[in-house]
Amino acid sequence: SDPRAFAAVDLGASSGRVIVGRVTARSVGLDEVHRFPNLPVRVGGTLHWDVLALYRGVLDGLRAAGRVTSVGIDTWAVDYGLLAADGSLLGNPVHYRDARTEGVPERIRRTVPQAELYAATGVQHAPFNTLYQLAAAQGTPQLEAAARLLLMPDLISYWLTGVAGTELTNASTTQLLDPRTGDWAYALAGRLGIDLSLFPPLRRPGDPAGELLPEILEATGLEHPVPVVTVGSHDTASAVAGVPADSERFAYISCGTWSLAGVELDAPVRTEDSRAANFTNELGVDGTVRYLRNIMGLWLLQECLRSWRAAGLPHDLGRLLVQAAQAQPLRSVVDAADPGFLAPDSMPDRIAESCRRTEQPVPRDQAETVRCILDSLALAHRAAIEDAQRLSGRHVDVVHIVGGGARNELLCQLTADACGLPVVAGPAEAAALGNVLVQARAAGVIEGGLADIRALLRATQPLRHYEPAADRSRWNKAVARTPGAKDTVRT
Ligand code: LFR
Repeated sequence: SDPRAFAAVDLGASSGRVIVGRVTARSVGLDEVHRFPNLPVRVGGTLHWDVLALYRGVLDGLRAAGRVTSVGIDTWAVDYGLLAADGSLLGNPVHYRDARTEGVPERIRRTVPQAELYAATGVQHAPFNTLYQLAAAQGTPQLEAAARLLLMPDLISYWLTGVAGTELTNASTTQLLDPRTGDWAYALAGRLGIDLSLFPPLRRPGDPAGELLPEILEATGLEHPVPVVTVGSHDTASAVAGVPADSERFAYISCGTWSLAGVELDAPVRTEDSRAANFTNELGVDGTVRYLRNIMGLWLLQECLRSWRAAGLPHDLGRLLVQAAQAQPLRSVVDAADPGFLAPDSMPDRIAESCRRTEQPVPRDQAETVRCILDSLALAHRAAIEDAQRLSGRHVDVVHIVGGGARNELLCQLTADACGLPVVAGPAEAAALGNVLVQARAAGVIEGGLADIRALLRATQPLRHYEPAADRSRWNKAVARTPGAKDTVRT
């Protein structure tokens, strides 16, 4: 039968995409119809998302997409827009890398100790969790005036359809949801004075999310009706749905601006050890739990490239990667899960400083800096995957790398070597595929569960295999040089 077309809107920290997936029961092909930069703006000392520019990119992309069966939207997690009672947006959404939550987690902990927060939500300690952002915003005119809070994908969806909802996988990153019940953590929110009635009703991947409004149909030239379907609206949820695993014994690394590394479980792990290791229990598609750790990911590299470009230095990633492959392995490593790398700017200096602080040689040139980053990411991937297995009891035979990082051959090989496990790399567009296939299932084009979605991906997507080097001793020794990378909660 003829393929049906589905539009995936996938907004990432560095760019937004509208991708059309063409799906039959046996095939899936992607076509990127529009890509646009995501350029945050600092204004009045606060780092914002340029949400209207993103929205324009979405509209341009839908126009380029042409006739589709439905639309699904995923973006990064935790951030939100506030709406007044008349539906208008109250200010620009704030970027999760903004410093407004500085000192807030400490303040919150005086009311609700960290152990209780973790028991209630299963969410890692990260300064950008929605809980801390809302606590930081308490008493501001915007929050006072707000009638509604919409997480980023739900905000885009609301503008397209006029229908407000809160998608569950993304809601699970707020640190306000109980992952066991899939419902809000009412008692916790009450203790902290956070008004959960700001969130519109929860909805799950596969649920209808409205239809494109007449004005959107006109603006995009689409013919009505075009439903918007709820997908795993947290990009990492869609990406993990898009992991082409063939059994339960797999680890994944959703590798882009962040590396999200862990395992897929049926139930959350909320032990004290898990908390201390800073693992999070985010909800996935079809009632799964994404048990994972946030690692700084390719952000470290992207920020170095940005600094080098601004300084007039070479910044061609392809060439730098070739040079990095020839650089001395494991000369120096940093803790790639250290929140000290969260904020933008002067990344090469911060990496040098971290090497100095840990009494390792400072990278002498750009190639050594790139090598330091990739070695450090591989080590952090290994730590996360080992910890995930130990803490959850789920053991793995293979590591799947999906997302843009799957294209980075050196990083994939180093990760295989560090982990001592085979790596299967691809698809790079796992988030868009997860988004498209959840829509295709809702439309009845494909059937079954995640295992069936993954079988379709294995049968249709080009994947690369990396075998680990026989000798892991170099990596074993290097672990001791990133003391922060294991078993510690860093604030
Ligand atoms: C990746 C991601 C991560 C989340 C971070 C901030 O794009 O969604 O999963 O921790 O962005 O929202």
